[in-house]
Amino acid sequence: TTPVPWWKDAVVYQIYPRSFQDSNGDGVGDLRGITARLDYLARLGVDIVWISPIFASPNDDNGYDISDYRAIMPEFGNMDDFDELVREARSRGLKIMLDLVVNHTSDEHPWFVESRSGRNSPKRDWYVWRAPQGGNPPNRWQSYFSGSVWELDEPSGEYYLHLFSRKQPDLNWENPLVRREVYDMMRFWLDKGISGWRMDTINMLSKPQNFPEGHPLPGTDLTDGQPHFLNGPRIHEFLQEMHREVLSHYDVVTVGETPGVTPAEGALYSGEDRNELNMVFHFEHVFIGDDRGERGKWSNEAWTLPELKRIISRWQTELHGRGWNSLYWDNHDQPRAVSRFGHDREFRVESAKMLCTVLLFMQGTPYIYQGQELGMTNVSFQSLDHYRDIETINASRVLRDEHGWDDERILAAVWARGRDNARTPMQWDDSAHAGFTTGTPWIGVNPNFPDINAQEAETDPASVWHHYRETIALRKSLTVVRDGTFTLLDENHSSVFAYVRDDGSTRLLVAGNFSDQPVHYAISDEFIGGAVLSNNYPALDSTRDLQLQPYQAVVLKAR
Ligand code: TEU
Ligand code: CA
Repeated sequence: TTPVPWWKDAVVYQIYPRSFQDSNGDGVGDLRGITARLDYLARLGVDIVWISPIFASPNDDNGYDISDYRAIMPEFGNMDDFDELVREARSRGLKIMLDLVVNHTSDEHPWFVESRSGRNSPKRDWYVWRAPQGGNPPNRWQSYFSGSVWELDEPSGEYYLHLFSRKQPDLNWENPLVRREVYDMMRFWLDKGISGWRMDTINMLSKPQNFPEGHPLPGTDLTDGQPHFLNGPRIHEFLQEMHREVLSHYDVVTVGETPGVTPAEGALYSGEDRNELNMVFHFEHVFIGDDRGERGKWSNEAWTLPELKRIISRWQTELHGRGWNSLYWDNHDQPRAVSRFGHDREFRVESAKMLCTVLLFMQGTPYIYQGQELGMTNVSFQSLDHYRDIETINASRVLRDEHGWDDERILAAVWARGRDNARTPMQWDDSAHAGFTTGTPWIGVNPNFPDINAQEAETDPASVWHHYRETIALRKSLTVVRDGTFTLLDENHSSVFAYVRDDGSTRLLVAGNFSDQPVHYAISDEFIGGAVLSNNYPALDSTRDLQLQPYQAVVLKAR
């Protein structure tokens, strides 16, 4: 049999560099700040550090709008700082994964400046330009950041495409010169010693060239009917070319960010014999219920545990042996899972640990987002002026001006689902600004930092942090977690998420109580009296059916 690739045993930690650690007092996180915190990551036991974009950018979308793919963003430092980060990471056994954002660039990238200079510009065809249709944009597609995806360039009278902000023009992947330049850039960073690429919106690269009607529902990865720019006609051709030209020549792990994929499509992107990517992020669990909302995620429709379990179980079973899952609750685009799926008041610690257990014993590569290991929570800034995220700023204006929402209703939606929930500074200790900066932070620090911070967490053996450290180590010691099958139990149980992992010699029962009430949960005889491998409460009587306390999560090994 072929050897197991190293990334199937790995755990990834995601850093949002702007909010991780500031080292020079300008209130913005930077590369030297990350280097200063590598020992902390090594103690946690993670293997790969995914750093959100660090390249030159005007920061319209905090680095997801790149103006020079081969330069470090000045606020983050310089190339020497990057080279030192790679060296220091390697000396601790940590691998670096960078963020590949090539569906679009910044409108300040020289390529776009040249492309926009005139219809006959040699770079015109590096982006997507279309003539008006009867004085209107070419179609009704809506941007993820509100408004049309088409921006009129007055001098040339043509529109350019931007699925995201108008400062993020889409590259034209139909143009082989664009693809070749992207592949060269990927090699440049791989040759500098990185070991992974997270690929931003990678299933949006191929658009049907007739740009048919149909558009995403803002804030979700769902579209009205045909998802036209998601999983487009040439997407697998492009990714197989990228694999042939670049990825197959390096020992590199890849994860595609693919809104709007089903498990079947996930297998097409991540199947080993597909020669495309190693795994993808889907969004069906984090956008649960949003297709029922008039305003996408801002409607914040209720979710049920049975629905969440069905989504997660489908991905586990349909990719088993056909592809590979990423496992995540949190990232820089989502509210904090302990607030959305856990209970961030009296059961914050228990529910954060429960979410850890339920996630890390599934099959796939786990991604832990900065602060998730501390049980960091959502934030409720008291005014929209305190928010920085372009998605929130644009959506607030549309909700107010086009849908008549008042500030109170808008704030409630932003508190629940805004991306800045995940972008408040990492909470290191109880000193000013949580130890994130000695200056004025670019965004407010969550006021609960005196109680929730890394220094406190590492000294408290009962902290969320130690539960993550122990669970990471435990999952690595059990090959059944990497290789075993996944079987969901009691799909319709309204408060317990329970599943069995089985590799033919070891069987594990994982059970998490997603409620603030004690629950009696019947288990099969094979687990009665089985070893308790993990428990987020001090005790468990496993000699009988389980009495799960609020947000209790346990792992039992069959006798
Ligand atoms: O996100 C892609 C994406 O689908 C986002 O629209 C996200 O799902 C949505 O904002 C949640 O409401 C990637 C990056 O992760 C995100 O930070 C960038 O803003 C976006 O692409 C554009 O590069
Ligand atoms: Ca700084």
